Amino acid sequence: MWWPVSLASLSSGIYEFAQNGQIVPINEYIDQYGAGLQSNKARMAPEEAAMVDSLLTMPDGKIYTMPSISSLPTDNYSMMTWVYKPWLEKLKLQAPKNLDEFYDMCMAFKTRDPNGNGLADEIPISNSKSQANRIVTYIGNAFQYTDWEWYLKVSGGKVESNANNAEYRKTLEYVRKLMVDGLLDPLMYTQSNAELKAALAVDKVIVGVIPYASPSGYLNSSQEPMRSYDIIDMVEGPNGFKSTVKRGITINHDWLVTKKCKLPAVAVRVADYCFSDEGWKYLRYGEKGVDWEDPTGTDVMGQPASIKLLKDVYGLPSQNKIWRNHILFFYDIRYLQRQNDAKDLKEYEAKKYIGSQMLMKSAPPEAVPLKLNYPNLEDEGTVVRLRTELRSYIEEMQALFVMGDLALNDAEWNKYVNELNNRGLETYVSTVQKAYDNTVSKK
Ligand SMILES: [Ca+2]
Repeated sequence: MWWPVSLASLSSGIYEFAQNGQIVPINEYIDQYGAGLQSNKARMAPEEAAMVDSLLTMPDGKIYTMPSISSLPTDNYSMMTWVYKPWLEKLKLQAPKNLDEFYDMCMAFKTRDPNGNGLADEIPISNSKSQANRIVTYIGNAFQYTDWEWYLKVSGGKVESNANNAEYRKTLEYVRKLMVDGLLDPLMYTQSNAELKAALAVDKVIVGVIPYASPSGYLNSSQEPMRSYDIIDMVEGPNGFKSTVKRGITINHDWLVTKKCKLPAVAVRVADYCFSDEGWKYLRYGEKGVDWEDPTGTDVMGQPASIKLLKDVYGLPSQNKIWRNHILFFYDIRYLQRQNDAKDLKEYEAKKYIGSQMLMKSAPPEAVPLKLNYPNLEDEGTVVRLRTELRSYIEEMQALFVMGDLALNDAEWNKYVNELNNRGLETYVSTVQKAYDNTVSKK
């Protein structure tokens, strides 16, 4: 039996199955049949390929899973903030370069009727509950490196919290002002993706700014108005500082073979087919000659294209042919290098590709990557537990401060910082530090 894993894919969880004998090692099958996996690893940077091996290898020296991997720049640099470009043009505004210009742009969206219906119905910035943290991340990066995965930054090799200091308090004050001045949608902290999608499904465009990498969940990416939203750059803070989120490569345990499997070698070959060039194109894009063909031109950046799509692979209804990321995947730059003969700069993935190249320039020299090489599985457990608990507390408090349910005064702020400490912030930071050192030293 071949089993797709969706247990948050922790190494400790996988190893428990292995120790109980419920899953079988697959090293020798990978060695013998893993040509697809190896060919992709060969295209990775050596330190990234080493991370794949190290993450997959369990304390007993064996491998039990096949991974899904993304080294896409659009996943790595994903603090993308979309602005409705026709409003900028109509109001004769440039994309903002600093916090003041960002504020002024939002105020112009609110007060100058950019959708032209005579009503003050514009919502300068909106989002749904699951991405409500992104406006804080976007603004925070004008004060210090700010992320939403770890709430940690690195300076000179030292890991620190970025959610307990003066910079974070200034970030919250700025975002609170956006809320007080009616520039931020108060529904942001309660509405679901579906509710936001419904709110946006009106004749007139009403939202100017969406701080989230993948608004295709709310707006059809192949149609207007999404075609006219553009990614803006990070903005500078009062001291000229500017940063952006850098997540690094993502590697997840994805498929494993249970002890009931009668043909483990065949199971591994099926998995490896997903990684092969042929398998990737077939499972991701469909049939050659019908859904796609070999490229003859360049992508939107003028680089040789990897594929020419004949069919829009987005927004497809449920079907059983193009599997997208429901199979093992190995996303890398190839995914973005689609032939774009018309140099269609409104094409969704083209915009994300170009946006990631722009954001990359603000990336910090050091950041805690999404995937860490833990020195042992106990540390992984500690970090995952504390990260979940602390992130949940930080974001709960974030909402209360931004909504004004808690005042941003010294008393409330100190209570918040003390509570972070009570909840294990110090252990969290020191355990991540160990894993970070272990990861960086293995590069
Ligand atoms: Ca209006």
